[in-house]
Amino acid sequence: MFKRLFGRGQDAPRTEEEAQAEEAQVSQSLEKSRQGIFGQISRLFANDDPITDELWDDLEEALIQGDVGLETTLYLVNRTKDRVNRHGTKKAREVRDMLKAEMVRTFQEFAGQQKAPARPYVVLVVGVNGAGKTTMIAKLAHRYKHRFGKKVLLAAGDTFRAAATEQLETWAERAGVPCVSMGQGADSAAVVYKAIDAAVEQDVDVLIIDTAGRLQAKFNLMVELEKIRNIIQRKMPDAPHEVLLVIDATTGQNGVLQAKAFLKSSGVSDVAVTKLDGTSKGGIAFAIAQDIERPIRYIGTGEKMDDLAMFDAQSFVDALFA
Ligand SMILES: Nc1nc2c(ncn2[C@@H]2O[C@H](COP(=O)(O)OP(=O)(O)O)[C@@H](O)[C@H]2O)c(=O)[nH]1
Ligand SMILES: [Mg+2]
Repeated sequence: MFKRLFGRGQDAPRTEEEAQAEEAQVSQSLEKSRQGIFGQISRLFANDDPITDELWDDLEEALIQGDVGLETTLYLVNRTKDRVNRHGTKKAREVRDMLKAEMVRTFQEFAGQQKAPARPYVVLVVGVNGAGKTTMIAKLAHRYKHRFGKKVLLAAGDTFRAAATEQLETWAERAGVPCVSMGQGADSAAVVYKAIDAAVEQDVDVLIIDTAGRLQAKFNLMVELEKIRNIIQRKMPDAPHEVLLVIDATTGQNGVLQAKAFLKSSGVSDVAVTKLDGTSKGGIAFAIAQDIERPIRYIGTGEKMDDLAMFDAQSFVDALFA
């Protein structure tokens, strides 16, 4: 039985079992967050005490500590207050579920649009160095190939950093998918050009393109990404079908700020949040959704190839408070 449709692009729906397994993964990666700030919030609302200003202040403080970000925190708290007033709620215990409902809604404000299936379905992966792009690509390749039976091709578009192309090639080998690479120092646009030709020629279902992430004046990353995008579009007018911005959850508010720089140059359509397993401040996901204004599509839950889960707002929020 299929639980819900993620029938975008070349994705197939998850089975109930797959969805449950991924929920368990997400839940495990949120262990630190659950033990920390979010457990604390849960305790704030664990009794039948009256709802006081102090309680709201404590909530605000905890959310900010949990990396939800000032703006998103105020937004969440105000919406929860409104809900409490509308319902004439009197007991602290009842606030928790209202807060959770508002949290889920926060994510759903930027629900993705259904994308027409395309072939090859071109995914451009962007983000700062170390965010987890290459690892995410390996996970996606593995998922597309082994779960959905798709024919996958990778493109080593990060030609800037030493060993970046080798790293992708190693992952490609592990995932059992081919990789177009021209080595370090090559023109990344040329790699992309060649990869699209190969994808069409070999009748590939999904082409995933790795890119550089160096944020430094000497190397104008945003110009480079725009160039890559133009090359893709010139060859395939409706591509890239997905521009996935990868954000490291452990980099906090600063990471979100850096990630925002990608919005303009690369036309980001979706977000992947990595390393949630490495932070107790899982609240960063709310800040990401609100600041980037794009749907979170994937969660990286570890360093292995199958440490990947589809993002689901309700199960994410449930896991934070479980
Ligand atoms: N714990 C954890 N580590 C991750 C995750 N995703 C990536 N990493 C690690 O983050 C580091 C940088 O990843 P990489 O894919 O090379 O980043 P890139 O520079 O954006 O391509 C590597 O050591 C990865 O193993 C994740 O979801 N959880
Ligand atoms: Mg990389």
